[in-house]
Amino acid sequence: MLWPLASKAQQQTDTLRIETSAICGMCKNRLETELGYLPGIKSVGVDLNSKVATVIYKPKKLGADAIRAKISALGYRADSIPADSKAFEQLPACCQAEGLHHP
Ligand SMILES: [Cu+2]
Repeated sequence: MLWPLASKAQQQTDTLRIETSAICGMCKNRLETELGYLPGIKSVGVDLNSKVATVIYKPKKLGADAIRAKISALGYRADSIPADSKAFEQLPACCQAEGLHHP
């Protein structure tokens, strides 16, 4: 009876809530679209009021650190991980309003 257990484990998902520096609809679209390309991501939703990205993913395929690293590489802060400065500078001006160095 190992196979049913194994296949169930492969489909197991975790939910991760990451505080980001997303501020507008373009930020939201960018994060949701780009994170959605990562293998192992099931769904991404960014709430602009709380700036929290809720990511449902398969932990066997993708680690939480990799998700935060991707957010940083897109130019956004991910919890305590600062935005990649080069990616941040390439964002439209309106998306840079929070500043690179969040207090
Ligand atoms: Cu924006």
